[in-house]
Amino acid sequence: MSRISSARMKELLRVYFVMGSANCVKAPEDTLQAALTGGVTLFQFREKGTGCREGAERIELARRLQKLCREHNVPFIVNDDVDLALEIDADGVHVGQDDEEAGMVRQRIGNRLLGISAHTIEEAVKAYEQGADYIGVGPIYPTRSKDDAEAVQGPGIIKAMREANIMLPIVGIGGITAANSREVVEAGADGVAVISAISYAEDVADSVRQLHNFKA
Ligand code: TZP
Ligand code: MG
Repeated sequence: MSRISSARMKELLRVYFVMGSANCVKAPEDTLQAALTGGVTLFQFREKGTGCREGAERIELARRLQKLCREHNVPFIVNDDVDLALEIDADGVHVGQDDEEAGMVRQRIGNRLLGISAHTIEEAVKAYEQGADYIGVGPIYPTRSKDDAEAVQGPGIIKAMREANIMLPIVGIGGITAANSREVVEAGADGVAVISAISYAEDVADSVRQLHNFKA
């Protein structure tokens, strides 16, 4: 398999669900199943925070969630952990600026999907050079889902990246809901990455459907 095309990557970013067991009210499997039914286009396994699974339990959970994604033809991305991604043959990896050096990650994962978090135009340019298939930009709005999040930037950072000719697929993240997703996309993002507006929704599938509404 060759590297993903930019056009296909942009489609996959449309409603990107990011989740670990710490983000779920019900069993993570049930939450993901409902989100897949609602139509998420990409999934990231982000097993972090209080009470998160470790060791064999973590790997088993990853495999169960990966199986659900496969049944819905939705690519399965692993946050931070290249070893886990390779062990379970995940579809890709997402790394932040403080994780394993992204150029090295690209070498290790071959043509699998590579997402890199970028907070500035400089980081976006570097992510391109390191071989990113997409960049995650945020937090766009205040979030309670990431303790060490950088400063809130608003959709303006995405607009600034597009004005600086950053052509990479971009997904906005941080505090995004159905009520504000349109402005993120209007700023130049190809989609929205969401934890709590999906995982804590009373009706998970419906929350995903509503998040799709940023485009007519
Ligand atoms: N990176 C930047 S903000 C964030 C991550 C992982 C958390 C997003 O979660 P939520 O609940 O959608 O604000
Ligand atoms: Mg990270």
